[in-house]
Amino acid sequence: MTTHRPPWALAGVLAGLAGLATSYAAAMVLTIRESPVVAVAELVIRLTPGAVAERAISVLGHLDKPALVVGIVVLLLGCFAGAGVLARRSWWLPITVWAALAGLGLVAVLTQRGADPVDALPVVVGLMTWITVHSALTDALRREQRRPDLESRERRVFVMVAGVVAVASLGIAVAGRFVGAGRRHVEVSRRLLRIPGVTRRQAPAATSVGLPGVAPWQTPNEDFYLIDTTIAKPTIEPEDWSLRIHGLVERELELTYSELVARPKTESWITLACVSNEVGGGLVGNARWSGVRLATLLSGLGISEEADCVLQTSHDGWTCATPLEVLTDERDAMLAVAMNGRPLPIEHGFPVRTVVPGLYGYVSATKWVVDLEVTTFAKAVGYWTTKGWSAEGPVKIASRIDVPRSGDDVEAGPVSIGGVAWHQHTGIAAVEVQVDGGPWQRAELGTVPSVDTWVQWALTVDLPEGDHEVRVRAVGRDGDTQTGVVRDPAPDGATGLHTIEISASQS
Ligand SMILES: Nc1nc2c(c(=O)[nH]1)N[C@H]1C(S)=C(S)[C@@H](COP(=O)(O)O)O[C@H]1N2
Ligand SMILES: [Mo]
Repeated sequence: MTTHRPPWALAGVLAGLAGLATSYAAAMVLTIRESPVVAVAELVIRLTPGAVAERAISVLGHLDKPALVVGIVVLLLGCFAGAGVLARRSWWLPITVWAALAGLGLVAVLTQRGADPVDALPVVVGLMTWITVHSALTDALRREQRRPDLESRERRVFVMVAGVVAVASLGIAVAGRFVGAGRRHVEVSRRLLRIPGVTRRQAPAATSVGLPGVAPWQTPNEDFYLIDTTIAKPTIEPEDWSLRIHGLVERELELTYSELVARPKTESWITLACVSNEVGGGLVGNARWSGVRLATLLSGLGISEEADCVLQTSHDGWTCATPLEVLTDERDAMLAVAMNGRPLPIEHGFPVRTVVPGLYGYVSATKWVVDLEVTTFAKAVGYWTTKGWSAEGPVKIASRIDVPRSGDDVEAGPVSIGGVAWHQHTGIAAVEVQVDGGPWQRAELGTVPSVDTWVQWALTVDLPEGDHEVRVRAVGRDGDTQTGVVRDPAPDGATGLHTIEISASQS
């Protein structure tokens, strides 16, 4: 053996730091709350018995958490160095160390409150970085070991690769920090905002049918489905936001955030739905939106006769084309600034998005909206329409069974079935349930404040012992009954009846 331990340990440490840097940057760019290392620290806190934790706090004061993170990093450095030295003996031994550390990271991020599968991504990125960088560094050392005559040349290669890795890791971590800091700052601005005319209301009691397991009529912001094409969500300070309305108008309008929120507000309950929602799916939610009516804004601009649509553009360059008619008729199409009485969450379009009752999100609900061009459908094509989705996207009537779940075992006898149904801007007149192909039975409906929201429904049916098939359909206030014809979400929304299979047995 011609090489000594230090370069091998250094290779391990550098690879480890590079992995920490990329996983940290990935967490920041994906706007995950914290890096995997902090998640591990939080895991340690969660697993620490109360008495020990109290002792640590009393000894270390408010430095207990930084001390914990530093402690974990020091331990990690030890493991990194160890993995490096192990590489002297075999290529796979260090991988077991990397894999074990990544496994710990995975456990930490996935056992967090409100954990999301995406939280695993930074750990995977870190693991891949470890393995790649480590094998690059150790290759040089191994060549050196085999060919002592090349020692000085290979040593130079190693030092160069090591230097590049160190600089690149630092750069990646700083870049991640930068992105993360921007988001944190916007999050603080958002929390401190008090928007005049935005009120907080609970859902009217009558909207609930009182059946546990049915989606709450008001969807909390943190449970609201999320759909967009961005990886890093745009982080826009309110004072940096402005909206330009232009195109086929006599007078263009440029609005700053403070000018927008100074205008009179409208507040309404509106159910948003995604065109990609499958029959029975969860890409739908209901919130109370506060904002400025688009009809009022647009009516003062002298819109040309030939205009029939508005091309909306978001800060991140996403677009959609919305019929002018739905933005100027009596419905509450708005530039929303608040969701359920709070400033819009960043991922739902902070500081301003559009919300249009009755249309799928892909043709109407632009998050982080910054530009509205009054134009014609002949000229304007939105992002999803260029990818084959329909230019027009009125929400189709739909209904869903939330309880019981398909595959559930229930007790034979009276069984409560319930769920939600929606047909935004038309309204739901009735919901009907069919058991085993029998007659359609009318469900009880919650009472909703407008035709723009979903309704909860519930019905108790008598189920004898055995397997059963239960399906649901809605009837709109226009008299149309939901079709049973099965169609895919593309190009303009799925159709078909949500059907569940359950089995009833004697207790
Ligand atoms: N900027 C931007 N806005 C967007 C999208 C997007 O990809 N980018 N997706 C749209 C789609 S397809 C839907 S269904 C809704 C979803 O809104 P939510 O994520 O607040 O539920 O946002 C719409 N607005
Ligand atoms: Mo969507």
